[in-house]
Amino acid sequence: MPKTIIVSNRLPIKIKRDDRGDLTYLPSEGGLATGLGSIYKEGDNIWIGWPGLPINKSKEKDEITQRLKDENMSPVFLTAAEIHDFYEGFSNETLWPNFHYFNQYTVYDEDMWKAYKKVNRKFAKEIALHLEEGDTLWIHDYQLLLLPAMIREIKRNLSIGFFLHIPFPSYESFRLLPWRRELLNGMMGSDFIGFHTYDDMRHFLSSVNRLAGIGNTNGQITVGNRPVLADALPMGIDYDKYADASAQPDTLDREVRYRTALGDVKVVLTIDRLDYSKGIPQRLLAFERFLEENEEFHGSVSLLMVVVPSRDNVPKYAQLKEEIELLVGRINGKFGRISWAPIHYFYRSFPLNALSAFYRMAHVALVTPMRDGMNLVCKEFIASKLDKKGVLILSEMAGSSKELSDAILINPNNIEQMVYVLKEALTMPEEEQIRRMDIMQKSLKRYNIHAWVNLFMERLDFIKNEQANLQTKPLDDQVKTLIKERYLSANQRIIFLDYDGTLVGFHPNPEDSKPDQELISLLKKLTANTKNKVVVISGRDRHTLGKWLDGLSLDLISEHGVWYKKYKKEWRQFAELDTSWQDEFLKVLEMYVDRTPGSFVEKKDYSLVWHYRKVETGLGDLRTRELTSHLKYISSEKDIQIMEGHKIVEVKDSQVNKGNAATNWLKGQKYDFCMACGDDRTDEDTFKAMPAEAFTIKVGTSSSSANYRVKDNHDIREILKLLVSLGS
Ligand code: GDG
Repeated sequence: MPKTIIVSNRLPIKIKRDDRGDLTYLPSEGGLATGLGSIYKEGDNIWIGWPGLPINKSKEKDEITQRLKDENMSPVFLTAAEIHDFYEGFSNETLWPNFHYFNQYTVYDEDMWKAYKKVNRKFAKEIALHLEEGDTLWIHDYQLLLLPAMIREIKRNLSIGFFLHIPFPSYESFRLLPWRRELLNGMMGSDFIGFHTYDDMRHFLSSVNRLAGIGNTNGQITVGNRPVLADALPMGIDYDKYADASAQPDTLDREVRYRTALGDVKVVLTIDRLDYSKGIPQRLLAFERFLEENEEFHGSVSLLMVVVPSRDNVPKYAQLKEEIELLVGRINGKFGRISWAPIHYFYRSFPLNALSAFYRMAHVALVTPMRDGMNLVCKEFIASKLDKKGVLILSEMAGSSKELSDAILINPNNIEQMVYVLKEALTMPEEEQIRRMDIMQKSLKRYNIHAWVNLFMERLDFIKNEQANLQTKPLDDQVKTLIKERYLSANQRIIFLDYDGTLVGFHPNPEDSKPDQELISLLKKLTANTKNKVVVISGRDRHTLGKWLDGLSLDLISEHGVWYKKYKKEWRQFAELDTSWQDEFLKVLEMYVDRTPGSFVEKKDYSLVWHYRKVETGLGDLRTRELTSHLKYISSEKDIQIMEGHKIVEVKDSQVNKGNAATNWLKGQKYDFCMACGDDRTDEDTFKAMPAEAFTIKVGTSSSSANYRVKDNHDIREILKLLVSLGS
C-alpha cells in the first residue's frame, strides 16, 4: 500500500532530558505538526526527522526509535559535529541570512557546506530504508534543499513535493552563494515546489532561468524531460485550535490574573523567536520614540514582549539577545514608574493557554519582521480574537501581509511610520477594528492549515498527472505497424509537418536549410496520393517557405499561423493583427545583437526573432536568459508571448500559434487519419489541437504532449518513406 512520508529537519516532538538524565517526550505544538497530523498519523505513513538533541548511546537511540515508531515517526540521529556544521552552520549561518537578505551575516564556509551535503545524504539513506514504489514524499524547508534530487536518484518515479517555509530570495542575493547551482538542482529533484508567496516563487523561477537556463510557463519548468511545478501556497493556521483555546477556562483564568497584575493599560503584544529577521530592536526603537513623542500614553500603554529562545549557540543570536536586553533596560529605565512598566519582557516560551491569554488581552499586535517567510503569530492573534476587537500592525516584509491587507501595513525600516500607526492603532474606533478583524478572520478560517495541506497534495497530484500524460513513447516497430494499418484503411488523411528540425536538420545559417532533392521527391510522392492532404506548418516567413516548397501540391502555414496558403491559392492572413508593439521590442533585440556577436534579428510580419545559433556556446544561453527576462518584463501588460525555440527567442502576438492554425484546417473536415510531426515548443500547440486518435510525433528528447517520439529529422523522413511505400 503506497504511503506518504513527511520529512523535515525536526520531528514534531520535543524530547528532553530531565534532571535525572531520563528522556521525556512532549508532542510539538507547532502549526506544521497539527496540520500534518492528519497525514502522518494515518496507516503506514511516517514522519522522518531529527529528534532535536544529540544522542550518543546506542541503547538510547534504540529506545527513541522504538518509542517514536509507535507514533509513526522515525528518527535521523545527528552527531554534535553535524548539528554544529549542518544545522547551526550552513542552515542557520549561510542559508538563513542569505534567504532573508541579511548577507552581511552570511558565512561562506566549505566545511559547513560539506556537512550540509553529508547530512542531506544521511536523510536520503534513512528515507531509502522506508521507500516503496508509489510512495509520496513531502520534504520541508531550507535545511533539506539537496534532498529531493538525492531521493530522485534512488527512485526516479517517486512523487516528491517540497515546501520552503522561509523566503526564496531574489537572484541578486541567491547568486552570492558559491553553491547556488547545486542547491537549485537539489530543489529541482522535486515534482512540486511550494512557496508561501508569489514573490518567492517568482524569485525561484528567475534563479532557475538564469542559473540553469530553464524557462517557465505558468510556473512549470522542464527538468530533463520531467515537468516540475512551482506555485505559491500560503500556509494557514489551525484556526479552530486557536479560537477554541481562546475560550478555554484556563485561558480565561490566566487573562484575569495577568490583567490584574498589569493594571489598566492597553497591551501592545509582540511574540517572536529570537532572530535578527524579526526586527525586534527596530520595534523597540519605534516604541521608545512613541513614548518620547506621546506623553499622554505614559502609564496607559505597555509593550508585552515575548522572545522565544532560539539558536543562541549561534554568535549573531547571542549578540542580538544582548542588544534587545540593553534596549529594554534603557527604555524601562528612562520612562518607567513604580506603578507602570513600559515593557514587560520575557525571554522564554509559554504554554499555549498563556499565549492565548496574551492574544486575548492585546489591544494591538505589533508584528514587524524585516523579512519573514509567512509569520504565523499574526494569524494566531486574529483567530484568538473572539470579540473581533484588536488591531494588527503588520510588516509588508512578512509573507502574511499578502493575505492580510486589512491589517495596518508598515515598512519596518520606517520608524516614523511605526510611531504614527501605533497611535492610530491605539485610538482606532471599535467598529473599524471589528470591520477589519471580521474580514481577516473569514479569510484565515477558509485558508486554514487543513486547506493548505489538501491544496499541496492536489498540486502534487496535478503535476504527477501532467507527467503521466506527457509520457511520450518511442516510435517502435509496433507503432509503425499501427500507423500502416490506420493509413491503409483511411480515405481522407491529413499530415501536419513542421519544417526546421523536423523535415530538415539545423544549419548555422537558416538560409542554408533549403529542402534537398530527397525531401522534395518524398513530398511529391506523398502529395501525389489524392487521399493525402499535407500541410507544412512552420515558424518561417511566408516568402522563404513559398519559394522553397513552390510547385508542391501542399498547403502552407507560415509564421506560426499568421499566414496560410492553400494549394494553388494566394497567401492569406488568418486575422488582422496589431504590430504597433514591434518597434519597442525591436530596439531591445537590437541591443542584444550589439552585445552578442553572431546573433541577429529576423523581422517577420507579426513577430520578431532573435537567432543565436552562430553565437559562442555558453554566451548564447547566458544572453537568452537575460533577454527573456528583459522581454518578459516589458511585455507584462501586453498580449505578447515570448517563446524560446531551438537557438531562437521569438516575440509574437499571443493570439498567433500553430495550434489555432491547425484547428482551422481540421474544422468541418472528416479526416480518418491525422498525423502531426514537430520538434520544438511551438509544435506542442499543434499536438494539442489534434484529435485524440491522431499520431503526434515529437522529434528529440525534451518533454512533449505528443504520443510518440523519434530521434531526429531522418527518422521523420523514414516514416514518410514508409507512408509513400504503402501506395494507395
Ligand atoms: C518559519 C518561518 C513561517 C512562539 N512563542 C511561543 C510559541 N510560539 C509559536 C507561535 C507560532 C510559532 O511559534 C512561530 O511561527 P512563525 O511563523 O512566526 O515563525 P518561525 O518559527 O520563524 O517559522 C515563518 C513558518 O516557518 C511557517 O511556515 O511562518 O516565516 O520563519 O506558531 O505560536 N508557542 C508556544 N509558546 C510560546 O512561547 N506554545
